[in-house]
Amino acid sequence: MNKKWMKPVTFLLLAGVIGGSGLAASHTKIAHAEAKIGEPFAAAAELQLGKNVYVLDQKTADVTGDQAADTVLLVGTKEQQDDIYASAMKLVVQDGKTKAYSKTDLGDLGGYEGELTLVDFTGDHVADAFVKTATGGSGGIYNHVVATFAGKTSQVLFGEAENEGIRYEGKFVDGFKIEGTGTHLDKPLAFDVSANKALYTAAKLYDQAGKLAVKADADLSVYSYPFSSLAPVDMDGNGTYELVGEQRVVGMNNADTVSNIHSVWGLGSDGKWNPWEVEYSTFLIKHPGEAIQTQVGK
Ligand SMILES: [Ca+2]
Ligand SMILES: [Ca+2]
Repeated sequence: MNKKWMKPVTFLLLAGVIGGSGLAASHTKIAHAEAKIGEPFAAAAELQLGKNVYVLDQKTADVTGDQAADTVLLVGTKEQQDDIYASAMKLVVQDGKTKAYSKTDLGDLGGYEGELTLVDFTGDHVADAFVKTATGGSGGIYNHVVATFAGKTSQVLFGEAENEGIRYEGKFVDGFKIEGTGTHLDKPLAFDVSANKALYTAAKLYDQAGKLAVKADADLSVYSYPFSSLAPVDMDGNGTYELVGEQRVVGMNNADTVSNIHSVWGLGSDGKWNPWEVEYSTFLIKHPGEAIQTQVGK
């Protein structure tokens, strides 16, 4: 038996502890015609979702654990039907047996290209929901949520905090180097950025010898962005999905990628996402790209 599997009873207890904030479930039993992606969500009024709520994506799987297939909808608020940005996204489950709706509040989740995937992350063989949506910002960041409906109430298992992945904070130091630390890592992490020598000397961050050339109060901070991609992958082939993600670490400005962090996350029996693997990249050759032109922002 796989140790990561949790018995349903254990899972219910666990779900009570790890529930995210801003989460609420409510129910209604009014039947509606089948929802279509891109169309207004017919049960929006009954669920008190407000106006201009549209179906962004829809999938079918048993998510409640009673062996009957349920319909899961990702819905969001749009000013116009053909808008590509949706705010106040929510997950709505229509129970396959009772046809009753329940909604899961995802905080203030909004974005472009909202997409829903149903796979099991918890190890109970009941599908959970994975949502991804592009923030549309210059950082190339995506928001991601994992929610489960197998308990009495739905629970967000992966939210804004988890979407930070490995949170790295560091700074430029002498020698075309960055020194800092990252969450989930048990030792400091330094990056060699000598591949950026031409860029950094042109930007007067360093002198030719690699000594910092900026004023004492200059912003030398370097940090990671939340995931620019995250995808469910069953890494060990046991039917329970892990999350595989990519993050950028940015230096001088948001176009200055100094490293990419690749990580694999599994949901532990303690309800926490644990990194199974973390890798980072070092550039050996680096085109300055947009970074040389971008002097503000990050
Ligand atoms: Ca599950
Ligand atoms: Ca697995």
